[in-house]
Amino acid sequence: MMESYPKAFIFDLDGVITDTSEYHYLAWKKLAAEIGIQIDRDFNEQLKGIGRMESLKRILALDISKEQRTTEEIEELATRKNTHYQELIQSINGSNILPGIEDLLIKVRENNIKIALGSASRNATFVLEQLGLIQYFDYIVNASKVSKGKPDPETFTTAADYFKLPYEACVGIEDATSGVDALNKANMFSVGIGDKTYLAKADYIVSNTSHLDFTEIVKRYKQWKVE
Ligand code: B16
Ligand code: MG
Repeated sequence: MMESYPKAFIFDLDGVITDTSEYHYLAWKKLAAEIGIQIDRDFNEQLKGIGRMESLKRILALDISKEQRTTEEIEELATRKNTHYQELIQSINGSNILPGIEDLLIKVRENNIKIALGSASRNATFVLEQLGLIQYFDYIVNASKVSKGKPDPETFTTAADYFKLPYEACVGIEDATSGVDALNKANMFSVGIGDKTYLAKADYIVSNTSHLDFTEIVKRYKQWKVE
């Protein structure tokens, strides 16, 4: 294999492999409504890729009554959101894999490139099993393996360190601003999926997963490496 090929692809989960971001949104919206807080999709953009507790903090900061809550109450709210979320993901299966993702995983594998998951979700392994994609992954990084979530680079550097690879040999695929920031800070090649407004800092942006093409990503990666 040519030296300038990437050596690992690290995938975000929600919004990249499957649209569980929609289920996270619905679960947060339900929890927020239960405590008298309204959230919308625009607000939800800043929760994408952000861990459970930090997301809850951002929602509670919208509370105009500024009601004081104990640590136990906050824990209970986070657990309740997770219960809402887990109810929603029970029924997901292979039909919930986003377009182009399994083809890309197959191509990456065929080229003997390592594959990792870099997700903030503690439900990540369950979701990959439900989707029938778990066998493609050499390593899974979730919130339990890192001390600092995205936008800190630790989620991604943990995967590269496991493979003993330099960070610049890794390609990361993300749909969230926080995830793209984390990849850029790690000096990995960042592929952003979605709206340019949120992902302007990505090294390469595609509007949706159906435009993820292995050959094109490698071409862009090589251009980035020589810059
Ligand atoms: P959980 P990702 C993130 O996953 C989601 O984007 C974010 O909305 C969620 O709060 C976070 O996982 C934690 O998930 O509550 O299941 O542990 O995009 O990093 O794959
Ligand atoms: Mg995501």
